Amino acid sequence: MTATVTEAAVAEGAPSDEDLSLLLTIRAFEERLLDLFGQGMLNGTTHTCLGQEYVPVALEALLRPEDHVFSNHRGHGHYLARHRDPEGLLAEIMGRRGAVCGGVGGSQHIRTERYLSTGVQGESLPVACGVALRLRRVSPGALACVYVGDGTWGEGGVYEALNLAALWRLPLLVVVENNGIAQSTPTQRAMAGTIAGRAAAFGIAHERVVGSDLAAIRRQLAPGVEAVRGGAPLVVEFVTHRLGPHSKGDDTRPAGELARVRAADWRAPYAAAEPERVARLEAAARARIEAVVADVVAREPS
Ligand SMILES: Cc1ncc(C[n+]2csc(CCOP(=O)(O)OP(=O)(O)O)c2C)c(N)n1
Ligand SMILES: [Mg+2]
Repeated sequence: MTATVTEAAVAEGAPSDEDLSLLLTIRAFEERLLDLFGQGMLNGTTHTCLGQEYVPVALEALLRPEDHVFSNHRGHGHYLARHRDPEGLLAEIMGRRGAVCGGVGGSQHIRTERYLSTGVQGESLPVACGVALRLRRVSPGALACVYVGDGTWGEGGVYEALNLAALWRLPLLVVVENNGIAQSTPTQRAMAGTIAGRAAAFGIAHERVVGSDLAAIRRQLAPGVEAVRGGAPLVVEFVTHRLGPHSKGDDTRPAGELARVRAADWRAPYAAAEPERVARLEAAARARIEAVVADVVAREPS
C-alpha cells in the first residue's frame, strides 16, 4: 500500500511552523469573524470551530488531494485546513467579489473542488456515501471524509449511510467532533449508548481520539485511514471542546463548565512549551487575517 503520510507529519514532538500557523490562522479568522458579526458587518449566521481547530489540521496530513471532504455548519476550519483560502471564505461570508461560492452559500454552504458543506444536520453522510461509491469505482484509493457533530447522530440518515458504507465496503471516513453538546443540549441528555456502540452495530471500526497533540493523533489514525482507502469504513470520534458559543452570543453553559473547556484548549500546551514561537506565529496569523479583512471589506458585493 502506498504511504500517504509524510514522515514529518507523524514525527514525534513539536508541531511544524506550518501546522501551528494553520491552527493559529483558523483561530484568528474566527475570532475576527465574531468581531465583525458584533459590528453588524456579516450577513446570515456563523458557527465557529474555536477549540476544535486541531481536528481538521491533524487530519489534513492524512488526506490526499484526490480525497473529497464533506463539512457541516461548523465548517470554517475544515475549509481553511483543506484550501488555505481565508480571502475566498471571508468574501463568501460577506458576499463580496472573489467569494468561493459566488457569495450565495455564506458560512455554511460551500461547494468547491472536492469539498461540500451543508448546514442541514446529517445531510452530508448519505451524499458522502454516494461519492465514496463513485470513488471506489473510478479512483481506487481515494476516500470521502465527512465531518459531523455528536448531536447529528440523532438524524436517521446517519444510520442509512453507515449501513450502506459497511455493506458496500465504501472508502468512507466519518469524523465525529464530539464536543459534548448540540446547541444547548448536553450529549448525555440526548444520546442513548455510545458512538462506538453505534458504529459497532454496523460492524464499522471506531477510533476514539482524546487529546489535541497533532503528531499523536496522526500516528493513531494513520493505519485506520489507510484501511479506509481499501474499503474499510471508519468512524473516528474526537473527544473535543467547543470553546465559543453555539453560534453568536448564545452560550448557555455554566461558568464552571466554560472554565473546564478553556483549560482543555489545545493552545495552552503549545504556548507553554514554546512561548516565543507561538507568539511570533500568532502575531503573523493575526496580521494576515487583518490584511484579509481590510482587503475583503473594500471589495464590491459579489
Ligand atoms: C436537520 C437539522 N435540524 C436542526 C438543525 C439546527 N441545528 C443547527 S446546529 C445544531 C446542533 C448540532 O449539534 P452537533 O451535531 O453536536 O454539532 P455542533 O454544533 O456541536 O458542532 C442544530 C440542532 C439543523 N441545522 N438541521
Ligand atoms: Mg456537538
